[in-house]
Amino acid sequence: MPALRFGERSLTYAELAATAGSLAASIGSARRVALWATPTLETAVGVVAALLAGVPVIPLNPKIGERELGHIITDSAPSVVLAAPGDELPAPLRALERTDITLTLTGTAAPVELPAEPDPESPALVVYTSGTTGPPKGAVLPRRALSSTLDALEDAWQWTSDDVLVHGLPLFHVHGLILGILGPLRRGGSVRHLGRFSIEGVRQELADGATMLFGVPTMYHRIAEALPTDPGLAKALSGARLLVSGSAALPVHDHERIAAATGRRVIERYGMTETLMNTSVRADGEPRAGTVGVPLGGVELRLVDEAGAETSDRQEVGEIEVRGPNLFTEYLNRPDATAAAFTADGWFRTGDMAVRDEDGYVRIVGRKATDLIKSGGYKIGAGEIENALLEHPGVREAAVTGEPDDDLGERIVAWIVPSDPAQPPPQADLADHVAAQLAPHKRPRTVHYLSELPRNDMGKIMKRSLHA
Ligand code: MCA
Ligand code: AMP
Repeated sequence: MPALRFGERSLTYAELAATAGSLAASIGSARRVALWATPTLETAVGVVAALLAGVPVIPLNPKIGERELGHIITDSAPSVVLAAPGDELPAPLRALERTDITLTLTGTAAPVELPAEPDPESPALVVYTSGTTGPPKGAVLPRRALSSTLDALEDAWQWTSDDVLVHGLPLFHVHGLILGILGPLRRGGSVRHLGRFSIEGVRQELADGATMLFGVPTMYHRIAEALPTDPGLAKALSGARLLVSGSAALPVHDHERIAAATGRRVIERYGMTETLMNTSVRADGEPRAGTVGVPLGGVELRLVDEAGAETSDRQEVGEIEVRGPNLFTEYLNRPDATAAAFTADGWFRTGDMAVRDEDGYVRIVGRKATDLIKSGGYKIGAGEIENALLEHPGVREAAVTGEPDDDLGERIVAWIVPSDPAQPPPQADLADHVAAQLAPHKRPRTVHYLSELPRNDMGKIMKRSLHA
């Protein structure tokens, strides 16, 4: 059984060891490596090589825009960039030393000697994640966070080497890369990546022996929409051992539609870039729509009120705080943000608001910050989009909000005061501008033009009154 399969190309464990081992030897002296994280076999090999070498790796969205890439490269200062042979890299990356990820697919290459296993506290990955304002912050994830989260999921999901995972998630975030690639590898199992998510791909792989599916709610929503006219899809899903959703809340309606058509219940797990996985519905537990299950092994979870005191009544909404070996160490170069994220006694403030069922199942009911938007499972900060929009010559003032969207969960909405009311910049120009500066998934999907933004006496934009 191959360890990794991307379309027609695959690697056995022996081939992966040889090819990632020799790549590891060639990057061993790098301080940090950037990885051009296309949805390909090369990306999987690149991250395994960096882990073998003990060199922290920064996965990059290959659709990343200019401003965001500039920020990440300046902030993380990698000395090397890993990319597949033919990949064309943007300017800031061309200035770095480049190492091509060349695959040895024969299995005959002699295994190279690997460096000793690094300290569990040493950084494995730096993953950039959006905040409410300013550019994304690099969450430094130590090796023990990866191993502890994946081993807690082994227990919760009864995940074994017999499991064959299918997914089409991007490989520059925790979900697709750590859970979706490193997860199966840590179990000695197998993963088939679809290159990009498609209903056909899911149907085909689950019908052909895959046992698990990982996806964001948008993917399950598209599956729920397709089920009534796709009996093959329903049959394929019925045969899966585990359907797992995460990165945002799975609407109960989609959950129920999938259950009705397939007899299978999607289970939800709750995590965050900074914390990896915190809770999950267990494979041997009761799947309950609208909940993210119970804390994983080793994870402490509490709900606190505004004053930071633990809530005594389960039905009282509180902010989720977590503590455990699954947590990141710091935001790179941001001691201020790191300090603000933790309580004095080491609990991480997630910003997610929740209640608990009688038996401890966690129900997420919202988010503390209205300036964080979850669209298609991507976390997006309103502030970073506003800053990008304000750089557009046609924009005088800008505010960004999220509004409900059946497919994406939330959709990005921009509220613009044009520089010249007679010639407002077209919506497509603004979307292209944000896509080119930040990333395409951060582009506004709706633009409203106003003559002024509603502000309070302090001059602060009153976002809540925008939608009204
Ligand atoms: C569109 N595109 C553009 C523009 N508009 N490119 C340049 N300029 C533009 N103006 C491109 C896009 O890049 C994309 O290319 C294609 O057009 C379609 O884009 P879009 O409409 O945005 O795609 P979509 O259909 O809306 O995507 C839905 C999706 C996606 C597939 C569900 O949102 C997705 O993959 N989400 C996963 C997010 C995720 O993994 N989150 C994990 C982080 P192309 O088609 O070539 O791509 S959360 C996490 O890790 C924590 C720990 C957790 O709990 O999991
Ligand atoms: P990110 O920072 O991109 O890693 O996203 C983390 C955030 O995604 C969390 O703080 C939650 O708000 C949200 N999230 C992840 N999984 C779930 C889930 N199963 N249900 C609801 N929200 C989730």
